[in-house]
Amino acid sequence: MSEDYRSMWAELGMDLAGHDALLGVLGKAYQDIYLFQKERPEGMAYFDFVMSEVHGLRIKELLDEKAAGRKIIGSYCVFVPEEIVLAANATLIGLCSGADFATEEVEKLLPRNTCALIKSAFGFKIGKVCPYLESADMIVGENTCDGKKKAYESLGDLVDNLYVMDLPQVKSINGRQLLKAEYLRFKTAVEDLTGVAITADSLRQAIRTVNAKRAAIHRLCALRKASPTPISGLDALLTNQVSFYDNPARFTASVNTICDELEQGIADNIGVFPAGTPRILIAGCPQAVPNWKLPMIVESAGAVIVGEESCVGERGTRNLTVESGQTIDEMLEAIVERYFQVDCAIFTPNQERLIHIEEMVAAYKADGVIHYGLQFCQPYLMESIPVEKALEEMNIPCLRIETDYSMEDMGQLKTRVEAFVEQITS
Ligand code: BJ8
Repeated sequence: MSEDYRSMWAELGMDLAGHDALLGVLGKAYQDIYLFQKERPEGMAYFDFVMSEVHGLRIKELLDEKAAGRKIIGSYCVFVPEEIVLAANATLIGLCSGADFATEEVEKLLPRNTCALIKSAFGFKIGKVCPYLESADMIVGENTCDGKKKAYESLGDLVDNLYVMDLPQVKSINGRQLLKAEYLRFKTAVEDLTGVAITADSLRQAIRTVNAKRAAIHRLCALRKASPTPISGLDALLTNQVSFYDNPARFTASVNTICDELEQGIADNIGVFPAGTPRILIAGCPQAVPNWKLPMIVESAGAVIVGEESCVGERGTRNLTVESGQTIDEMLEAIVERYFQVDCAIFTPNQERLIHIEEMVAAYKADGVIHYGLQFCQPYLMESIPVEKALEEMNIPCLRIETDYSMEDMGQLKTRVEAFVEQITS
């Protein structure tokens, strides 16, 4: 980190010893799991810098903005519309966490058989080790899976600024109306928090900013269709992960810079893996920082990840919001239209997700799919079975993985992934 930020963390009320331990875990994971890659685009230097300053410079920047009157809103789900937050001159930060912390304390509040993502979010709060959580003026929970919904009831006792958004579970007319009503309620809550009334102009600008960010990610995704692949799955995942807490305009510019470099690489037939390397699509649960375990295993087993069907990936960024709306209501309709297409496994039925996976397999010329399910995540583990069946019918091999954040199953996962890579190579 470029400076000593201990006094900043102390002022946020964080536990410094616990935080040192977390930074140790993060640093080690980055070193051992992430930086094991040899060939990386030069443009990744920006994302490495952001990672190194994730609890330093970026927090300082946010606190400076806070001092100038801007509010910070934290969220755990891609259904929370950044457009509404930006339009009220606030900043949205993704809070999902990818490391175990204070597990013993967490399991006093949540059953052991809760997914690692929820436990991690609780561990970061109980341990007071996340500067984003500690600096947020509002934390948005959402009624998605049963685990999250019920966990927010307990999280409400740990934080005094929790706002819970209801979400539909069925893609029906009623479901769409619920989403619209909830986005309207959220708009009012954000306006109350910030004291800023959203206008047609501010909402239009916010839609453009978020669209530009997603369009840059689309550009990066499209480049991953090339062979040889110009960027590793690990690096592409990191850019996606960074999108959840970086300044949107700076993030967009940095992704576009890396895309310029990759386009040149493709023109020169340069890739980070040789042509003919088996191509893998990862589908399933979100992978939050520093959860790089599975991609590292895949990419050190002689395969390359060419796409992520995930909320930290294409499910989260797939669609843009139509920009033609003139009134606030027309723009909100466009926002609802865009988010209602997100095919999270909490929806029933969820045929769209199967179709999207099949489309991604074809578009990225994937030789196989690894379905990544977090242990105890019923929605995605349940869906992994029809996903496997649908892929079987396409003659696309699928490996269903169920894991958590611990490193204990590394050996077993490696063996299974290596066998899968061999199967799709032969
Ligand atoms: S839109 S995927 S970000 S809810 S892994 S907590 S589903 S038990 S994260 Fe998600 Fe929004 Fe859906 Fe995306 Fe529950 Fe499963 Fe845990 Fe999960």
